[in-house]
Amino acid sequence: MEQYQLAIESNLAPIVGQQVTLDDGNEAIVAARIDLLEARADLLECDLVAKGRIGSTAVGLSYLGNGYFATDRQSAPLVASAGLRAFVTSHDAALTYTCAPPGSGYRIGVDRDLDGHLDGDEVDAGSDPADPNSTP
Ligand SMILES: [Ca+2]
Repeated sequence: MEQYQLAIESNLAPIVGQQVTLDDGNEAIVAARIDLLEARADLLECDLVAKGRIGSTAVGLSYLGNGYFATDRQSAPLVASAGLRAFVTSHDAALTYTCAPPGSGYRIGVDRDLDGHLDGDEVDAGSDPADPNSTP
């Protein structure tokens, strides 16, 4: 009830702020939750992002809808949701899926300083992904 009222007061859907973490051992437990977050994002109730790591490399993704994510590296192809889950499940990896407020997914998922250079590209190039004055 409190969550419902908060959603009305803020005009945000109740799904906003909900999250779940997928790792290499829990897909059976969290799969339905990820399905729900994607379904709500497909309804434009939230912007779904996924942040975490593959091995020791930080990764960020922004859900584009219809089962596809964009990554935070310009040269990387779009990633299908099912393939992403399969990859995380079969590697030393973890991803936290979060339903972010509509309009915030690009910033939160892939370009936190909104300078047009994606977070992963910035890290790879040695610039600061949190500083728009630091670019590759
Ligand atoms: Ca950036």
